[in-house]
Amino acid sequence: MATTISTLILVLLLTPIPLTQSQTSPIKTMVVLVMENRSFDHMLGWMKKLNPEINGVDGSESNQLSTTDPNSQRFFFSNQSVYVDPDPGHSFQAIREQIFGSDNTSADPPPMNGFAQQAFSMDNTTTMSGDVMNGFEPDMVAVYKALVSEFAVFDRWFASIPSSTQPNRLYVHSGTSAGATSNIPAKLAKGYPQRTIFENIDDAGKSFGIYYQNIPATLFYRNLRKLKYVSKFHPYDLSFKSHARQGKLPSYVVVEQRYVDTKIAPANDDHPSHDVYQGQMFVKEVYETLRASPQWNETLLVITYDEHGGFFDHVATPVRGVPSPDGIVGPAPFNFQFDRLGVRVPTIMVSPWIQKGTVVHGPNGSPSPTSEYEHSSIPATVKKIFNLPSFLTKRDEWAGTFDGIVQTRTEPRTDCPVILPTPVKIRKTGPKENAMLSEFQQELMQLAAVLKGDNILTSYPEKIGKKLTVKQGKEYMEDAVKRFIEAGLYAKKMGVDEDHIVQMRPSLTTRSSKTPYRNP
Ligand SMILES: *[C@@H]1O[C@H](CO)[C@@H](O)[C@H](O)[C@@H]1NC(C)=O
Ligand SMILES: *[C@@H]1O[C@H](CO)[C@@H](O)[C@H](O)[C@H]1NC(C)=O
Ligand SMILES: *[C@@H]1O[C@H](CO)[C@@H](O)[C@H](O)[C@H]1NC(C)=O
Ligand SMILES: *[C@@H]1O[C@H](CO)[C@@H](O)[C@H](O)[C@H]1NC(C)=O
Ligand SMILES: *[C@@H]1O[C@H](CO)[C@@H](O)[C@H](O)[C@H]1NC(C)=O
Repeated sequence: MATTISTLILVLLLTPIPLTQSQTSPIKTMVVLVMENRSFDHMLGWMKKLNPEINGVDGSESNQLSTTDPNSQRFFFSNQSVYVDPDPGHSFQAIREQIFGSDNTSADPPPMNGFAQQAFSMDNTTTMSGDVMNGFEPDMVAVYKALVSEFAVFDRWFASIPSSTQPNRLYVHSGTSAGATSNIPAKLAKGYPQRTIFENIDDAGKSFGIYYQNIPATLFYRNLRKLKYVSKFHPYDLSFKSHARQGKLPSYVVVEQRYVDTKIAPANDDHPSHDVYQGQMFVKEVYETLRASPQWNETLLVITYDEHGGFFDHVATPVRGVPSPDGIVGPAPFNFQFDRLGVRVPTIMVSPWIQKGTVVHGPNGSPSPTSEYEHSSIPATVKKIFNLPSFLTKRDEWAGTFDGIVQTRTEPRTDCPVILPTPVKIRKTGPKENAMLSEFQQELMQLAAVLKGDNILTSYPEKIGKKLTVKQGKEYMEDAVKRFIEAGLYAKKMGVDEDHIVQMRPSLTTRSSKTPYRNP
């Protein structure tokens, strides 16, 4: 029965109904939640057991420890994922090896055979090779199990670039990483210069809001540090539920996770070694909040993952017909042309306008024959739904749009669950809050230092970021954001030009300053 329903829905999706001027989308609020570092097969591959329409796994998929030695140990994809620590490789070079099995990138389609080998190069005990060749049983990720059966799963959505977190996160709201192929702390701290979907939304008279926890990673876009956008940042704990309850969520909502793992507030971004249970609890909370909102009937929630985090996925990464967003070539030695995508990642969409049990494969040759779903599909769809005048780059112009999934019904469903299941706790130990900050957290510290003005000090950023524990880092980041927003609101009151980037004097020298704002 489930199969019949999903097949029927698939047929409907094969003929996407384009939005015309007269046919407006029922969606007035799009909510975007980007989780961290997990592949599709790792999180959702085993859901194929529940719905064979899903392009997942059955355990016949495998990788050998060596792509050149046919006698090396073979790892079949298994269902034993629990808690993963440490973190598998996901740099540009590591991902090239995972996808192509070597540094020869000419295979099309690529064999996806180097995951176990690449993990072995990081940990020669083979433990990590086993970890990357594993996925979660649906019951271990009960919140996703419920959402996949109730709403839509996309089984052909790729990371925008075969590289690490920040370049991929940059694509989500701007359709480019402006040439970045890795996480470059100094550039992230200075802020990436490209135009974002936030500005297009604002210019069109629509609203946006970013609900952050420790620190908003969206501030890696330099333009979002402008005075006029300071009031768009809201502390998640204080504002998300109340705005939703009052029906005051803006048109475009970004919800950011806790990236820092402490005992009082464990990280919930799913990034290894953080507990997937916390990520599940967070998704559950966001869903239940939206479900209870008077805005529910006009809401679309998009949950995706920035990149695959080094975990195996069996679907060949597209390597042809992918346009460079802006013609910028990546740095030496790779000189990457931004002409192939990253590994497939989990994407789930939720709305009362989505038919139960929907499985979306690709965009079926629209808008171009080679188009795929990837992170730039988000700004591309926002443009369509909100009728914005222009694309951001060549990439969002090419990416598939998903406005069609809310066009198959004449009215919203009334049978959507109010409460989702409570997931099982996976990690047996607690957060290591006295550990030193991870590389990603150090990048956030550099951002925090810029927001706070401490980057001007010669002692920063190298020293503080590397010397602090997770707990101290969290305090520093949260203080930085608080000061940044206060300084911005103060400058606004003083009538400073709205287009100025908010900057401050070093906090270490102006702790009691009444005028923290430094006019640039
Ligand atoms: C996944 O994890 C690695 C290792 O911590 C980071 O360097 C990458 O940036 C990526 N994302 C995040 C947030 O960590
Ligand atoms: C993994 O799959 C096997 C074979 O389908 C099954 O017997 C086993 O119960 C599954 N493991 C878990 C943890 O569910
Ligand atoms: C790279 O791989 C292709 C096949 O995918 C092969 O034809 C070619 O010889 C390889 N190049 C090198 C330098 O090994
Ligand atoms: C694993 O790495 C250690 C340390 O680099 C080395 O001493 C050991 O010989 C390696 N073992 C194997 C099986 O390659
Ligand atoms: C959503 O729409 C359904 C069907 O029209 C209606 O029964 C329900 O009351 C609406 N809910 C809200 C929160 O407006």
